[in-house]
Amino acid sequence: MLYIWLYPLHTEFSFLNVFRYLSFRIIYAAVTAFLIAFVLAPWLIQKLQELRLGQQVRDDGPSTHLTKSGTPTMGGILILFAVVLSTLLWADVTNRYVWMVVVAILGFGLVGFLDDYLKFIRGRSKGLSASQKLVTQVLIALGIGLLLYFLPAFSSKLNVPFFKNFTPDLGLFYIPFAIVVIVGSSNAVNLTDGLDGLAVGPVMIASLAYTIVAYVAGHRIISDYLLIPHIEGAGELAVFTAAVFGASLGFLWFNTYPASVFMGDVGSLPLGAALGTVAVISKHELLLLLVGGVFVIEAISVIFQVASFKSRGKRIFLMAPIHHHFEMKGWEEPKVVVRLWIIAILLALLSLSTLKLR
Ligand code: 57M
Repeated sequence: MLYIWLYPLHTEFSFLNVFRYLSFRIIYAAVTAFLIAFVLAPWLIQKLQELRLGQQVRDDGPSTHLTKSGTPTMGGILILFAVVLSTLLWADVTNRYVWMVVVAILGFGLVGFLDDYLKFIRGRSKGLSASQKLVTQVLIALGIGLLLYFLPAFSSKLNVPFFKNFTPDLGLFYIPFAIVVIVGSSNAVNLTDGLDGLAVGPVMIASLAYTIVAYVAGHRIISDYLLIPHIEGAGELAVFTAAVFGASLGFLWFNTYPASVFMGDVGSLPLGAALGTVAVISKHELLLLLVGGVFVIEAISVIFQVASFKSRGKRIFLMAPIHHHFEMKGWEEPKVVVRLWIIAILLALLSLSTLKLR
């Protein structure tokens, strides 16, 4: 909104001309979101404690987790508030992609909130059933996929990292493909959110990587130079991803070991969906497998563990997701978290290199 309200005044006050620069708005979207999360978190943590919204910790997990019982959860509400407010302040609110990602993050946030609400407020320990969660996620992702597919400028061609001339056209199949990307990333982040800072760290790293990807995709000259699809208006998505980065950084201050607050499904589900939606709109869907490699590793560890246990009656890992496997091997929690952050950073750097290696 600041862009719409203040930039036109630059003829009177020349310094307001700065609002026309996307790079300026990206940086201050991140700073604003950080400050909102950082300043409001103590108040929210106190409120969650007063409302007794403490995490019930399962007793079949690593014993080190039992001390976490009662830690306030649903802190993701603050992340969503910081992201949406900062985006609406700093992005061009006439940009349709901005509204698509805001609807996506709020829609999945509502699914997560309902799950947490049933679990922690209504005392229904399982929350929403897996099928209820999946159906609502698919419906929201379907809405996004249809909106995108029927946009005149949208292409259903798939952009494959490293191969500039191999762009298979998925046609109508792009819609179910987009659903898999968005719902898959949402649930992968949810599975990853099992140690202090373990989900929010890679979300920060991935949102920073997609800030660069969206900026480049929306820049006609740079996208042409790199031979990547130019998506007119995609640059405004970088304001959104920068807000996700800033809000996650602010939340990390309180979620780092030993965590004072957990984000809850109300945080993990929308954050994953936001990354998936940005990946689809910016036409860097497969790149998310690399940028979000830690989430992929975590999800695959569960799939393999469950498949092995069901087919052979044996586990591959001491416990899935894989972060618990390392805990069971004796790694301290901060060691598991920071080492997975290191892998996330390396994967993000490799991902960005694919923009040039084509
Ligand atoms: C999401 N939730 C955490 C917190 C967070 C199929 C199976 C793999 C499902 C999986 C599962 O239940 N996943 C749900 C992970 C939970 O965190 C809460 O959930 C929110 C995210 N959705 O915001 O509110 C626990 O994680 C810990 N935590 C932290 N710090 C954080 O910042 O320490 C979370 C955030 C919290 C806290 O202890 O209570 C979770 O782990 O449930 N199941 C599992 O992950 C379980 N694995 C398992 O059963 N493996 C089996 C089979 C099914 C694969 C096996 O290996 O044989 C593990 N999780 C738990 N106990 N809690 C192990 C057993």
